[in-house]
Amino acid sequence: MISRNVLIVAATVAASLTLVLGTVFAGTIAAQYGGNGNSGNGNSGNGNSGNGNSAGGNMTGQSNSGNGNMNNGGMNSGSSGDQSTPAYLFKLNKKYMDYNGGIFKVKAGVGNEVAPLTQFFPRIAQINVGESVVWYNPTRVGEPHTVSFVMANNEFAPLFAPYGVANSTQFMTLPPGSNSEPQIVPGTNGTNTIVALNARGYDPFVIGSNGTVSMKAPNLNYTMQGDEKFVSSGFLLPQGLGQEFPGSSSTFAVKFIKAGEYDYVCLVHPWMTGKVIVR
Ligand SMILES: [Cu+2]
Repeated sequence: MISRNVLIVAATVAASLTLVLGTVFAGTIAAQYGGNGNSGNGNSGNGNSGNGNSAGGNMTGQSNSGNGNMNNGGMNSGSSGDQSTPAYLFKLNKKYMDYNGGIFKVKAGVGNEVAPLTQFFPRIAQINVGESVVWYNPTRVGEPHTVSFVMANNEFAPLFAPYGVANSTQFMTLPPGSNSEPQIVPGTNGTNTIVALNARGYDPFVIGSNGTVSMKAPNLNYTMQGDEKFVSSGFLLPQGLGQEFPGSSSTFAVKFIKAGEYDYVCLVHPWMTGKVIVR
């Protein structure tokens, strides 16, 4: 029952294109970090036409740094809906890195209403001790993601989970008459079991090294000690597209003060994984 629920949710939010592109993308990580001096590919193959090739004209308007190379022949800085397609962003990501002044920005999901792409861009962020990574969700639809560091294996937070309630509990639908009802199954010993959204997936949460659980305010700005069991962003939505998810965040910032490798995952799309390397 529970796993079926989770599967339905996963299937609903996931674009099948993701898996295909995800595989392709994984293969480029090595190239991306292998000293990408080569670009200048005149053929973007993504449907852009009449590209005036503006060096440095990146689509988000944010400053670039890191690889110092923006002379890509395929980029079109003119106005075009094509610039949010996964194919375009996939190419863009190979050359584009937003790492300035000790802040490395990572996109949590990209794409548009035609094809949301459930990947982190870039998947690997390498920074120095004392620097920060900031995640944001630039997708053009309200597709939620989380950035969740699950250091202790048993601290994984399922998005939906069963909870016991007294079997006398009455649930009312809000607003009355809406096309919804809570998922309840009979339990034992005078209880029912309700399947509900897990707040530790939905909201920013930290479980410290001693097991202390603390819920945080949205748009968490956190300093990673390195010995936490669980650190999670909560739902990250694109700026202005979070109405369906009250209390959600649009950014998640983490300052790393200890060298090491920090793996993270999206609780909504468990195949979305990323890594922060701190040196
Ligand atoms: Cu996700």
